[in-house]
Parts: sequence; C-alpha cells; structure tokens
Amino acid sequence: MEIISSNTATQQAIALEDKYGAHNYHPLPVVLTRGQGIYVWDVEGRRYADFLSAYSAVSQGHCHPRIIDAMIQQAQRLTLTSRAFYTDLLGQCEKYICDYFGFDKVLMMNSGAEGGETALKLTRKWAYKVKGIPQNEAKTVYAKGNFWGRTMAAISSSTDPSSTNDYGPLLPGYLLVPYNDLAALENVFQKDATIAGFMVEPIQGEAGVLVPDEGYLRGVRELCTKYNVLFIADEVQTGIGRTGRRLACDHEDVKPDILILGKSLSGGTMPVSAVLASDEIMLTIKPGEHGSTYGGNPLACAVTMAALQVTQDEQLAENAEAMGQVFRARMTALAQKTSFVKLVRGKGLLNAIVIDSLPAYGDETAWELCLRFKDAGLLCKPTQGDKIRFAPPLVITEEQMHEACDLIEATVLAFVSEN
Ligand code: IF1
Repeated sequence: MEIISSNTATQQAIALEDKYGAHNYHPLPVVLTRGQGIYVWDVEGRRYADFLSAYSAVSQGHCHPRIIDAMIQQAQRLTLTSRAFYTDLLGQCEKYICDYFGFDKVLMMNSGAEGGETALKLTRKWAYKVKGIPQNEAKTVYAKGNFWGRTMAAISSSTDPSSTNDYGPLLPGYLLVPYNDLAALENVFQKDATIAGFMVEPIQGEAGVLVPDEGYLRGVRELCTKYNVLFIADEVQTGIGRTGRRLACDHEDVKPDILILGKSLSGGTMPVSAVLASDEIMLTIKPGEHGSTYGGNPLACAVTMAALQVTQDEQLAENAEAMGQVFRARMTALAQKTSFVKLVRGKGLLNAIVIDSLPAYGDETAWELCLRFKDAGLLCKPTQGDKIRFAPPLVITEEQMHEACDLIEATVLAFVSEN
C-alpha cells in the first residue's frame, strides 16, 4: 500500500532552512521544486498557479524554453570575464536595450537595488558636473511608501520601519513627499535649488499596488523639466509589460531622464538590472568610477536579449492588458458578492485586492486567506496588511485566468462563510 507522505519532504526542507538559514523572511509553508509557465510544483507533487511571479521577476513564465535555451548555450561558451575586458555580447546587448527603450546609453548591473544605487550615483554626478550644485549638497526626492531594495541607500528613503529600524545612521541628502501629490512635489522643488533628482515608481508595488491619478506621471515630467531635476523612473517591478505597456510610463507617454529596470529583464533566470539615460547623464561617470564584477556579464546579456525578445514576440504587454481587465472584472464581481473584498486596483497584471479583516484573525486575515489560497492551488502574498497582490506571469491564458479567478472566488466565499 502506498504510504501517503505526511509532507515529510516539505517539513524536512523547512527544517533545513530554519536551522541553517538566516531568518530574514517568513515564507508561506510551501516548498517548491519545479516551475513551467504559470505553474510551480511543490516537493509533494502538488501544482500551484504562481500569482506572485517572484514579485514580477518571472513575467515570461517559469523556465521559458527560449530563455533557458539561450542561457544553456551561453553557459557552455562564456559566462563571466569582468569588465576588465570587452566581450562579443555586451555591446550587442547594450544596443538591443537602448533601441528597445529609446535611450542613448545603458549601464548593466545585477540587482534592482544596484540599479537604484547606480541611478542615485549618476544623479549626484550630474548634479555636480552638469547642474552645478555645490559639492556634497545634492539632494534626491522620493515618494513616501517607496520601495527600491534593501541596501543602505535604498532603505534610507524608506518610510517603512521594518525596512529601517536599527539600521541607522541612514544616508543623508534625501527628501520625502507624499505619493501622487504634484503640489507637494513642486513645493519642494521651488524651495530647494539643490535638488538633483526625483525617483518614483509609476505604480507603487510594495505599498499595496497604489496607482496614481491619471496625469500624475505627466505632471512629474513637467515639473522635473521646469526645475531641471532628473525624473528617475523605478520600473524594476512595473516595467517590461507588467502593467499592460512596454513600460508603465508609456501609459502617459512620458519619458524619464533615468530608467531603472530589473526583475523580469532576465526572465527570472539570474539577477540582471539596467539603468538607461542620455549621454549627458551617463557620461558623467568616467572609467573606474562605478561598476561591479558581474555587471553586464555575457550570460546576463544572453538571457536579457532572449527575455526581451520573448516579451515582444509573445506580445506579453498586450496580454497583460487583456488578462488584467479579465481579472479586475472578476474581482469587481466578487466584491459585489461579498463586502469582505473591498476593492480591486491595478494595471495590466499588477493588481491587488483590499480585504476586510475577520474577527477570528484580525491583522492576520490576509495571511490566513493566502494559506487557504495555497491549499486550493494558488500562490500569492499579502502586502501592507490588508492587501493581497496578484501578479501572475504575463503568459497566462484567458482559460487559466478564469480558472484562477474561480479558485479565488470559491476560496474567499468559503473563508467568509466559515467566519
Ligand atoms: C524582497 C518588496 C516587491 C522593487 C522595486 C527595486 C527593487 C524592488 C520597485 C529592488 C524589489 C522585491 C524585493 C523582495 C520583495 C520584492 C518587493 F515586497 F520587497 F517590496 F516586489 F514589492 N524597485 N522588490 O519592487 O530589486 O534588489 O530585489 O532585485 O526584498 O523581499 P532587488
């Protein structure tokens, strides 16, 4: 008789991470071992629809064959040389990216946070060498609720205590304004001539998928131009088709001065980030003034060109737009069936529902609901307490989307009826 595993493989894997790994995360109790398209499988053989996509880093779907093939081919040829030498792929990749997004130059890094750090360093260089701000006086402005990584420069702009507590002293030279508030932004620009840049997410992901008012991005563009401040768009999460356009900035036809990309730039294979800018900005950094061991390595270049080509060939932005409309319509219909779901918001396939809390679970309601989604076969995670982010790979089909929405609806209605 087959002994049904009592999740021993799951428990063993969790125990190992608990014993030997830092406790810097609180993962859902699921142990994943394989991924394909929108699906992942755990060590017990159970299949899940991945509605987190590694926070939008797996937009092309898990283990996309064309991207994996590009990775395998390059991995058997040349993976890393450092930038002490040229390679046959970096220039090709740099041209590919600059043509794809319409900028003069690109600086390749690894993580999204490194992309943000690079954008900050470029902004400071430009402040002193082009704008003429006195040395060490350049400031950068950020929107409250921002998230751009876990490095000291990144957390120094955070308004989330869990990102900043006990990590001081933080980096100086930062100003904060409310998100989606053009008057507040102009007010600081008017008052302070030492402002060199404003970094902003076109949609704030971690803050709970906050979509600004129509016209906000155009307003940011106009104010940055008026006050000679660099508009830095952090599209690490919103870029590359996620919100239903090539870039979230494309919804308002605005072009930032500095564009930061990451996550699905490499199709979920390895960390690759890219910072794009004009020659005037990019050439303020001279040889030896910035870089990284792995930045722009041949393997990263191969997977990046494949991932962007797949995004374009499979019209993933267009699919994200269409499937996002299906999702928000289904969640709006669910909100009409139960007041527990208060609203749905988002663009393309970056969406979130805001839910009520249940007496039995209080602040843990969203977490508890995500555990039930997991048991039903769908993976997602809460953000900022009462919001649940849903961000499936952009390759999702309409049939798969309805199947997932059926699961979400049935799970929510059962959860509410039990409590
Ligand atoms: C974690 C959050 C999302 C980002 C934006 C830059 C970065 C991120 C807009 C830095 C990274 C990740 C980090 C990851 C969880 C995830 C996240 F919940 F932390 F906030 F997506 F919303 N700009 N976001 O969202 O990119 O250095 O990570 O490559 O730290 O647990 P990275």
